[in-house]
Amino acid sequence: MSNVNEVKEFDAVIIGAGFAGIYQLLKLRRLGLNVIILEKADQIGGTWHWNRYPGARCDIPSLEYSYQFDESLQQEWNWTEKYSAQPEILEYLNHVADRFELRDGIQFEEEVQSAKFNEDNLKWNLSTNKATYQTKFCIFATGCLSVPNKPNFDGIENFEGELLQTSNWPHEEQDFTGRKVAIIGTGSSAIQSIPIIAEQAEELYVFQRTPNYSIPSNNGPMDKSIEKEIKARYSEFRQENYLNGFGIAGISDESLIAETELEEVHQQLEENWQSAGLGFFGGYADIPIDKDANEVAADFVRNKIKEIVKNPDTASLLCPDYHIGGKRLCVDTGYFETFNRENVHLIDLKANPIQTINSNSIEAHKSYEIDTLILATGFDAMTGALTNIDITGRENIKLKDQWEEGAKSYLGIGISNFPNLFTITGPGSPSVLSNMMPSIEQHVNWITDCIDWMIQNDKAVIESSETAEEEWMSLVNEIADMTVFTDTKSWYNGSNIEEKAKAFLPFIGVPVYTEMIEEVVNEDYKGFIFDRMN
Ligand code: N01
Repeated sequence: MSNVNEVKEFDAVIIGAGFAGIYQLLKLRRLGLNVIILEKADQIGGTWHWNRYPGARCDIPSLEYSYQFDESLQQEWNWTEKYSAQPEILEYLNHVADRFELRDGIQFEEEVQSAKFNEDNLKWNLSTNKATYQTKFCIFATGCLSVPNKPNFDGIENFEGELLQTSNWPHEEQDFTGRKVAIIGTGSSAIQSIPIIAEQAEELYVFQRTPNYSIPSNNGPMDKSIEKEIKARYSEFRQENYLNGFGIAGISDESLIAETELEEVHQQLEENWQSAGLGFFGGYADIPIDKDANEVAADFVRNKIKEIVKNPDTASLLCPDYHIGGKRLCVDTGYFETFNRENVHLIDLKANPIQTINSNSIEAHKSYEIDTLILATGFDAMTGALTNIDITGRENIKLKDQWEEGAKSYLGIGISNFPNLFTITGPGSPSVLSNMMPSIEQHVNWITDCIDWMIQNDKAVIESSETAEEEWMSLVNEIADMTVFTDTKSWYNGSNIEEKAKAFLPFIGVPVYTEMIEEVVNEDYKGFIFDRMN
């Protein structure tokens, strides 16, 4: 029988068994380290475990939204669709865990509650709901969109119907047949689920605070000729993608709307609307940076919405008035078309805010009787998973306090005052403004090489210098200020959560980022301090 007071000792503890944690486990094991993953859920998957709402699927083609670290894996795995659905993505991750014999390195249903750096023995002490751990390295693979935002709607505790949240969806299949359903929120999760729920529900009330731009996915069965072509040169294809602005194939055309005849622009935008999905945003190089060019693309999409949605008042409410891409662009299957159904009703929350929620209704400008309420209200993005754990670094500094005015990190990997703590796709890295999969692999490879280098060079402790961190975040903001991302309220800058510091966190530009993190390594980890003397 194990002793409950026993402190379990590891070289490295990884928090989270999603795509990042699983690969990090493999890499550190290959380095010969004694490693464990602590995972809150009862199975692997991270984002893809929790977000199992109807219609959940990736919106980056699966041939890219997949691991590249093992040639046989990427050759042998066959995706059934262009954009795979959540169950298939989870099946893939389970396959990887089995193929590389990783399951015995994961402790399930263990939620990390605190992590404290001990300056005497230079180790981290972690407490979970079940046990305590001591480790030299602490790696947070906790994801960028993993802590649900649950707004405190007046009276929600009185609701007696079925209350669901897209980001924590039940495992059992939900049948909405004959039900009156309300959904609050119109971000990517809602945009994917609404068309499917609308087909079943008797009535569907969509409560929208801000409309979103969405591009048709044109999803379908995997095109075998494209698959063959990519697989014939898979590693080359992956390397090329690191040279594209958002790390995604075909998303960075160099032509400018500003220098192109409007008729030609419209023809090209039409082609991109039909086939590019998220790539619509990078279809011209000036859409992300030039407000006038952005307006041409935005207006194109608004016109599409007005063409698709038959009721002009509904169409008008569905048209966003901010820069396209300012909020995360969505990709859909039949979203706008759904508003032509008689059982689907759009409620504008700006004009008609929710007053209260009763046992069986939502009260706004009128009463909406409902059986089911779905919250599709997003996440405490990019920092929530870290600030929700009690993390204490040197001199008893709490991460939550250090980040009170806004998160700061060096490269999105290291944080000053928090030695030997690494974040995978942390704030200050391309993360959510890139294809998460190659960005995860890039960070895991970087962190593994860094730990290996420390072992080879007899270094015990690494931490970011405050100067490097300050300069890095200034650069993140300087780049962002050159784009359309900063003047729209979005979860990229914390505006979706009232009490959160407003700071723009993703690094924009995968190729520049890649060059810079490689340069840091080539210059013996410049900006980091090793074995700091107090
Ligand atoms: O969350 P969101 P999400 N009262 O934050 C509204 C990724 N993802 O889960 O815009 C009323 O986008 C809020 O309104 P507003 C993707 O990166 C990817 O949909 O703040 N409404 C908004 O409409 C995505 O961007 C996929 O005014 C409130 C909605 O809730 C990210 O996850 C699929 C409210 C939240 O939208 C998050 O998407 C799904 C309130 N108090 C998600 N609070 C793929 O395709 C919030 N809202 C891979």
